[in-house]
Amino acid sequence: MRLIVAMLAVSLAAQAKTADKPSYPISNVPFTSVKVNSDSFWGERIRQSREVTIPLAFSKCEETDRYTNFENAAAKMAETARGDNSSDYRPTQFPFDDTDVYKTIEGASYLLQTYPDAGLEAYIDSVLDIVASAQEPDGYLYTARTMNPAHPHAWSGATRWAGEETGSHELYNLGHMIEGAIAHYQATGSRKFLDIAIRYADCVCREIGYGEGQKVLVPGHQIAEMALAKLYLLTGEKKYLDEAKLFLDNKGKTARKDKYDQSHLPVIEQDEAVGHSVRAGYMYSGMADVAALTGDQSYVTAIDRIWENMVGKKMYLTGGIGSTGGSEGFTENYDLPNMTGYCETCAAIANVYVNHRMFLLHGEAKYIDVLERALYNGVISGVSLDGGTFFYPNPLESHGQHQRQAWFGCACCPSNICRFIPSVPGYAYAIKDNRLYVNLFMSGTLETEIGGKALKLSQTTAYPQSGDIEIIIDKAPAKEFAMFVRIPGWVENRVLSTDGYKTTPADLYSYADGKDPEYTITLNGREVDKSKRQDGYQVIERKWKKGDIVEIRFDMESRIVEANDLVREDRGKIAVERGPLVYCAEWADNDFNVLNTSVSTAAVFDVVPAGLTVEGRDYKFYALETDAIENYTGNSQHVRNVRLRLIPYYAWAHRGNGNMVVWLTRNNPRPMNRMRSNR
Ligand code: FUB
Ligand code: ZN
Repeated sequence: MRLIVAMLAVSLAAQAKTADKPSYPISNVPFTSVKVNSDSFWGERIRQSREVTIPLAFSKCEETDRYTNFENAAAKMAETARGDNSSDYRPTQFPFDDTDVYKTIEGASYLLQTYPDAGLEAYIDSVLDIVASAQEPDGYLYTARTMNPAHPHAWSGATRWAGEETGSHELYNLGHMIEGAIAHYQATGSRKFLDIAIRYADCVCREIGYGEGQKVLVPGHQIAEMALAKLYLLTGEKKYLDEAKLFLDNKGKTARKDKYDQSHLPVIEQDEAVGHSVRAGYMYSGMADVAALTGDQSYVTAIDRIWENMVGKKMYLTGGIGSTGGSEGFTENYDLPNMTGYCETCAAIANVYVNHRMFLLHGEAKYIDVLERALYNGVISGVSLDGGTFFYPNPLESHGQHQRQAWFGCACCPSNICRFIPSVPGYAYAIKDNRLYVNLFMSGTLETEIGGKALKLSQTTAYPQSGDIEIIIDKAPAKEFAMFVRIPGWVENRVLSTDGYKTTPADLYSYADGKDPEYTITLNGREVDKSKRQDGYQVIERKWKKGDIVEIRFDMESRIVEANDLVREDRGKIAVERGPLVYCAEWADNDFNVLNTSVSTAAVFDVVPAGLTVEGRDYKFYALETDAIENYTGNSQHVRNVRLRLIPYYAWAHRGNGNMVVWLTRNNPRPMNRMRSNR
């Protein structure tokens, strides 16, 4: 299959109007080159995607009339062609319901790479027939209007694009369509979906712009920007990148000016993460794309500034972003409430997208540190261990009012989980010239090329439960190359990277337990030269040969984190981490009120094998246990010693309704000299 994709890529490139192959300074190693072992952490998650999440999503698309929307649009066009105008089709609840179909196809396409499945391919093909039938002759594909142009969806506006800046989501539909189509093309080699998406993209490029007869407007919900940049990378057609840049350049310059959708200012003047957090995350991803692909320094400067604000002042410990449900978005600096924290699953996914692009732009490990934090905490808490139920908000504290659900009317989060989880292997490695970046640790194989020559390696690890990783070279290119192994911030006493690199975001979180973990890396049994460090990576450069073994050992200490005092909600509190995992205390493990429990920064933790059984399957992890104090405040007030048990945050809410807390009360005061303030 890869051969077919390579041949098609050559023919696509031949059609391209630009001679040079566009790229980021650093190239991502695509999901097609990385296979994870089925018995690994991510192998298990991908299995669930295949067996549970994606079949569920397809069935929900059927059950909730997502496919009917396309059929009705096709029927309306056929009726109109016959001169029959009698039908009165009405779209389903949201004008972006079509995107759930695109997102599920995207996820299923990534899956096909690991699990070839003729039945699934045929099913997708049949869905694409329905999608294609709803496309208007000039490429426009938006069922919420086409099925009834006289009475489109209430948010759609009377005519094409009229409602785009305020809610039609016509361009949001385009963005998800392109993302799904590219994944489908890369996984299967079929152009079926890609051609549909290109026709819609061409329609948009023709109709929106500065030329005669064109409309000047910007997406009301971003994603088309990053999708068009991706389409440019695939096809080499510069008009797609130009359209993406036009959308971004025009933000804040059209009639629409609102922080909610980041149109309050031109993007290159923005310096703060504001508004709806999914819109924001997708826009910042698009800005990083434009910065990298055009080299426009004003974009680089702006996205660097926004990133520093978002990561340094507005991000939860879990990598979640967006602290209020009101606007589903960001609020003020350091305003990070726990119980009402919104942290939409889509926004955590968007945070991964932003940080991945920032890494590809700048090559620093601190971006992957944030990506990993979001990935193992704020993203995967959004789906149950068995893959069958979902969180929309992912708060850091609960009285038990939060439970995952099988689906939502507004299904953006489950369908984003569908497309995201199977794509995770695509974040593990990257290449620049003769450099291989090992960014994420997961058991599996990599088959790629470096300097035009084949490289194969395998990685074995129980990460994130263990910090031991083994990398074996299975096939090496003749020339030297440098392996850049990411040294996670958490093993170097940095919750978020605050020093050692080029930029210094504010010190939102820090470790408060005085511990000093270590790491060791050996090559064929001999310790590597630790002075060879660059941008947060250990560099191992040599002429590699088959059988070379790199063994990595990160101390996986249990760590206590404190937040900057400016975070009012976390003042006098601590949180617990181990490796990349944030922990939480839940009612089901503790026969006292975890919301009223305090822990010392000197607490000693036992690391205890544990797990949960969900839908008949066991999910293993380590629990942490420590001595703590319950401060009882009922009719009588008392304190009592208790043994507190914590589990990974991603595993919460599987055992019914009850209290959960990430930020526990700290029972020893913070020394005055450690009080920090805003820089
Ligand atoms: O508007 C499309 C999606 O629906 C947003 O990204 C989510 O926040 C939800 O509002
Ligand atoms: Zn969502």
